[in-house]
Amino acid sequence: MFNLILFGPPGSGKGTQSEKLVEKYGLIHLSTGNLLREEIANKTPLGVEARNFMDKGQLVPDEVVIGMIDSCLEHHKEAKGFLFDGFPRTGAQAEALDKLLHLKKADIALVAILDVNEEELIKRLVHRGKTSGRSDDADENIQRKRQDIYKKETLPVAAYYQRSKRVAHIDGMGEVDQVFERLCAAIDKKMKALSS
Ligand code: B4P
Repeated sequence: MFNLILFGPPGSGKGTQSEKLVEKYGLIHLSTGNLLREEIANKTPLGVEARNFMDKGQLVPDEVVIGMIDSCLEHHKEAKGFLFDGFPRTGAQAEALDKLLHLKKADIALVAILDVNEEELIKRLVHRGKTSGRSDDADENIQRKRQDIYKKETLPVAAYYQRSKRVAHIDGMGEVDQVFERLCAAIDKKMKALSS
């Protein structure tokens, strides 16, 4: 199994790059953001709860997100690998993921962190907000708050993986295809190292 975490601040291009990566490497795409937005669209009780947090730019409670990932892993028992997009975002989520993968005798092979400067992030999110209809895109103050929450709650998760030397920093500035090439180079290098 090759399991990849795509990590980075809101607007760094995780969703954009994930679509291309799952196609190239045949991984199952698990985006907690997409899963939550599906629950909201279907007006499920989970979606109603999640919306309260997402509209304010806050993180959805850990137990909700971890439960969703657990059931997705169960649904894809034969997967050759997963791409975790936007998960884990807290220390508790990272520990839960380790436990869930341990049960499958699997591990995280690589944590790819997309580095993008804050002004570019806000610019992209403002632009996305013009067409996305996403309530968390609508307001620049909420976008800045999401960047602050990333620094406070999510960035420390990178240090958790840094200790086991599974982290690759990827320059996320530039054209989508350029960023994709950089990501593929890091993934191919890791795959080669694991197979030798
Ligand atoms: P997510 O759905 O994960 O999305 P995101 O962080 O906003 O954006 P992403 O990095 O995927 O950027 P994208 O490719 O769209 O999170 C949404 C919310 O869900 C969170 O705030 C939280 O409330 C909740 N949530 C999700 N997971 C959670 C968890 N694990 N725990 C708790 N809560 C959770 O790119 C952004 C824009 O830039 C797009 O318009 C794109 O077209 C453009 N773009 C991408 N690459 C570009 C490039 N190279 N150049 C120019 N533009 C580019």
